[in-house]
Amino acid sequence: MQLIGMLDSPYVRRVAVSLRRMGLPFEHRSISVFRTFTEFQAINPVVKAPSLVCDDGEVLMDSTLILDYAEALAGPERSLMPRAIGERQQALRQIGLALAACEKTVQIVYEHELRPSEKRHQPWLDRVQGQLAAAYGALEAQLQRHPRVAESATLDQAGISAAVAWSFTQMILPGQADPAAHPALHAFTERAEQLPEFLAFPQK
Ligand SMILES: N[C@@H](CCC(=O)N[C@@H](CS)C(=O)NCC(=O)O)C(=O)O
Repeated sequence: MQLIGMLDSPYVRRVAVSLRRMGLPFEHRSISVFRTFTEFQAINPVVKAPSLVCDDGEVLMDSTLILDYAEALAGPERSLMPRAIGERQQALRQIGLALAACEKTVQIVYEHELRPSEKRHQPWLDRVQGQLAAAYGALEAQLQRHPRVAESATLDQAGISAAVAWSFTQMILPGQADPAAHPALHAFTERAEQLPEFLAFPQK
């Protein structure tokens, strides 16, 4: 399998860390949807990162769908999702919040970097920034309610997605989400970033 996309994309990174954690062998190819558009287009004409080229040549896209495929490949013993319904519900909520935070961060970045400044629409930016703050506020509240420590043995999809999202926002929009206001999420991420699965796929 080949995972296509840059590790500065949180979607690519959550897949890379998850595949490593599940013990699924893959080759990572750092191809950019912007700087190497044509090369990416030759692999996936839709130009979405991450893309996964499966062993039979089929190309999948969207991190959650790629992870669904990976879960099926890995089987229940190596699954990163809890089976019990209550824990599953909480994991899905945490992943949803993390993905919303990634999406809102990306929207802010695209608004600043891709849209000409004279066309920037402040009410839209305000709305997206509010949504980003809400997502991280809820993620912090969840981690406060259910404290967790990042360890390889218990690292699951919810933990990977939350840590990848927080690191991404801190890297690309410094000052946008205050670590002091999110102590549980920040501490969890700091520790996760020291795990071999994360160190193997640095976002920078
Ligand atoms: N929901 C998708 C989001 C993926 C996404 O938006 N990736 C960005 C890179 S961070 C991308 O492909 N951008 C190029 C584009 O959308 O044209 C996922 O989970 O994979």
